[in-house]
Amino acid sequence: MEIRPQDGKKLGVVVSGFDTKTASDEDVELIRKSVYTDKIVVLKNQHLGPQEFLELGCRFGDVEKYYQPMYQHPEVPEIFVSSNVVENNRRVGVPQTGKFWHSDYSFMQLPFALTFIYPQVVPKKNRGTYFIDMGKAYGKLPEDLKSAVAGTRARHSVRRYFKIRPGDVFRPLEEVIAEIEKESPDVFHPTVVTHPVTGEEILYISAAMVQELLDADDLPLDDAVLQQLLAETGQLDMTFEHENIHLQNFEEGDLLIWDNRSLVHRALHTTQPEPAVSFRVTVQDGHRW
Ligand code: 7UC
Ligand code: FE
Repeated sequence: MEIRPQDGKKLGVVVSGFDTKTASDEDVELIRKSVYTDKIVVLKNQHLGPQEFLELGCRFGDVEKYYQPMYQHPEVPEIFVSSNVVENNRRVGVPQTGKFWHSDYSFMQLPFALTFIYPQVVPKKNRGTYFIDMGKAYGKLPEDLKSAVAGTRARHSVRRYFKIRPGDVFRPLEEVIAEIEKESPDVFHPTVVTHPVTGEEILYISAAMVQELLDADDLPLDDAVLQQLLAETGQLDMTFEHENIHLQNFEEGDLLIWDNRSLVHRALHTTQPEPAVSFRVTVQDGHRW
């Protein structure tokens, strides 16, 4: 097994020669360490079936399945399927997932520690995912913004990006919204979290999920503060040229693991009429902030 930095990239390492069937526990620990320090690990030349992909995830912690069945793989429900493929009028998974800046499950009490993405059908155009390291981005904030958010909390909600399910057709929107509020009520996370493994301070906010910031007395901060934080960190740059933004491309056989506490990401979906399928496994690592 060899671990080396990604050529010409601000983030991430590339691992060659890793095979989950023969890898030692020490190999797995080396990779885990690297996920925390380098934030993105790309395992090259992976050839795994759905069950084997799940088993790889299990070596890193407790796999947690996505709460909505619509996203689950029909044989391995722990796998979240992002797919634009329709065969014989049957769809597996959900198209156009994660096309907005977010951290996986930030709208839940215990967001995932690690995300594993294993592209299955890679389109020729617009393949990849944008990332921003929100630990680094926090470090670069002007001091006045850092003090403006000290001791504050952020309210996270899935509402803006909850996808209407096939069974929701003809339901009153108000009723669907009430169901979302009941099933996945808003949660609060510190605006700046301390990474439980690395000790790094991370600005844990995303453009998609954070609705507002609240001070220590639960009073809302001026929305301009949130907007300024999102702008400073690069999350409002629709040209994606902000210096904080890293584009992670992938080729067939790549399997990405990332530190979901440190990074926000945004999927880049193909707009061509090309098939694109990606599997995801998400893991808890036993730590919390
Ligand atoms: O369809 C989607 O983009 C799913 C999104 C709302 N949540 C993914 C996650 O893991 O947080
Ligand atoms: Fe995501």
